[in-house]
Amino acid sequence: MGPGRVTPHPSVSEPAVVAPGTSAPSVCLGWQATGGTLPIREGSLWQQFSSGYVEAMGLGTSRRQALDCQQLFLAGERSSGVFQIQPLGSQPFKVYCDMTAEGGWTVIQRRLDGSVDFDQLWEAYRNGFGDLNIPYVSGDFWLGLEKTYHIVQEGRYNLSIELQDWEGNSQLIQFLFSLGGENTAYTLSLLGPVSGELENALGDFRQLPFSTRDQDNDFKADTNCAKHLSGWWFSTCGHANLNGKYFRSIPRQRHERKQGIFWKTWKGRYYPLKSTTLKIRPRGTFPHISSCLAGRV
Ligand SMILES: [Ca+2]
Repeated sequence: MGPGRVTPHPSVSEPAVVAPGTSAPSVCLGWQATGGTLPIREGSLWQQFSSGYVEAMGLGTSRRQALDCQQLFLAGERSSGVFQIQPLGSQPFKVYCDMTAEGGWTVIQRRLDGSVDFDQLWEAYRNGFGDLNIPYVSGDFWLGLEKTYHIVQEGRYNLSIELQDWEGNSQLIQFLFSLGGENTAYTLSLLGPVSGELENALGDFRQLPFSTRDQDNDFKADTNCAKHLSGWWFSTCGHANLNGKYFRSIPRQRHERKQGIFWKTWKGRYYPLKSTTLKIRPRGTFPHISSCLAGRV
């Protein structure tokens, strides 16, 4: 069975924990040989994907791919950088992992220096664009809606939004979210209360489809916000746009500033922000286990 195929395992109903010194079944030896641990998250996921997970991780072949950056963190990785992951049902792809004290964040958007044009069409926003990693220098990028969608299918994820202005101030907003597939126009749904110091600027809506200049899914009937701004989860045009035009200094003209990166409830509609990061991490994790399936396979 190839990576990514999922077959529910009939005999596994809960996460298995292996006592120190317990010998693991032979199917697990490939995993043990890597010296790694097997991170497990939501219990329901374990039930659903246990067997497929093992296959996806390539046990017995010394080949394994993490499902996201949090799994790499749980497996002991502590350095931020570019890693290859493979969510279930997806081809492997590279992501930038922001390893923090609290865990491994998978970065889905980053604006640092204006090195990448974010005025892109639907296909580009679906597939991703930009520089995940110029060697030794990290640039601007959009991971891609389809890749993000595949990652967040595996559990309950927090979205963390970090903003910086030009005076050295930063702000943070976090909330539990889900992302629909392309058939929903990658609708972003807020699933819980918004935390952080920053008021929500997505508007009063709990669900927002994504729009680009060639796909108008916003809630403003007479116009396409993305045609004048960029691809984003627009409700009406004025709440937030973190994919806007990058300005290295604040333009004097209001109509220019309007096109910039903004978050209305922090610095206002006409303040182009200096940098932004969007990153995701599963909300809950089971303690990772130190061996394989302990007789359950
Ligand atoms: Ca519209």
